[in-house]
Amino acid sequence: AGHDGYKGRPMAVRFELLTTDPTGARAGILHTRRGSFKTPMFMPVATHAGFRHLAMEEVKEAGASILLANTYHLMLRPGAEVFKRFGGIHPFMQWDGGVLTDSGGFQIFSLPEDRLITEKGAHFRSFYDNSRQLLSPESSIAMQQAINSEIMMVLDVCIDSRTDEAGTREAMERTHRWAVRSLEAKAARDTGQAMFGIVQGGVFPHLRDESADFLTKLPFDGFAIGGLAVGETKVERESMTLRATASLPADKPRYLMGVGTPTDLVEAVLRGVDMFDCIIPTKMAQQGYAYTFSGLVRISRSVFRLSDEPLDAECDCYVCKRYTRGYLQHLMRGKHHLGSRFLSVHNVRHYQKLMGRIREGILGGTYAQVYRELKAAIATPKD
Ligand code: PRF
Ligand code: ZN
Repeated sequence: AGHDGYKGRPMAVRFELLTTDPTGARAGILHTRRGSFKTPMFMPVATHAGFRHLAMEEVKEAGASILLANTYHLMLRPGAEVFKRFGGIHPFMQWDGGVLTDSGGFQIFSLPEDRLITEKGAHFRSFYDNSRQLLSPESSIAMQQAINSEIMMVLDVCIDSRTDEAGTREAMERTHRWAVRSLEAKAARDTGQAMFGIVQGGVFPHLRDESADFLTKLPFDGFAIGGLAVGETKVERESMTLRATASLPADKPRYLMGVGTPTDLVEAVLRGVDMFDCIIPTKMAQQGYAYTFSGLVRISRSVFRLSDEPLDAECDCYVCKRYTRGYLQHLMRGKHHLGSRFLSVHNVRHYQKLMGRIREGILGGTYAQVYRELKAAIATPKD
């Protein structure tokens, strides 16, 4: 890591920007203490320090080298004590790649009615044993330190994109005060982990500007764009993404949280985003959908019942090399877990290959063309 960090401290991550394509798309390398990751990158979501249907070996084989885990879920179960005992999430789940922890800001937003959010933090009851819990900027950082992720996220206030301007401003300003408290908590006990700030501001361009201006004055290692894919239109989402990246420094990574479909990724890269996470590839696998470079395949369609074609003839994952659409349909129709697992293996691999094609395009200076090709090929009715 470099030594140009805040007040002379070594930086926990270093972002090496390799190229900015004429379109504004960027390719780089994010150097962390557990490896260097090529950007634009996609992080599969291992919410509970694991995947429902995938072994860590399969995720690694698919080419994913950094995962996302959730502070909210892990603080409730198994709890900080377990992570301290095992020396962090890596030895615990047997993963030697990178881990980024989300702060819990997004989960607070979808908690049941009886939660209470104050300036101090979010008060709620555990889903498991009904015990009282507090998720504050300080407690989120303490938990992320116990998990020992490479990248921690500040606790933010994520709201529905359809909230009015006054409500959006209030949430944004609290997010800013919590960002300062998160940095103070980190400084009080510096573990060498990186920390990203989160730009909020809903669908209001001037609030997005204000949020980016506020946060970029603080010594964050990177910046996330939050509060999108939570109720706004696709046009609003894309315009807010661009609005935020336009105000972010070129030399720090930009991370669009919780996004998205292949089309969303291709669009966001065009707007200067470097990092993504989303449950879509694994969630859609559980629902019987496979992504390919010629569109989304719903494996349960009756036309595939007798198909002896591979799931995706262009794919190099072991599922596509061995199994037919007819067999995968049989597994999914029978609700056999193996079917979800096979589709998950494929979708996680597909997302990594998509990022590879995007990176190649950017590095070759031809992202405009790759963008058009991908968009035409992968467009789905849901876009
Ligand atoms: N904040 C946090 N995590 C998130 C989001 C956010 O706004 C989103 C919104 N798309 C996904 N995950 N902390
Ligand atoms: Zn495959």
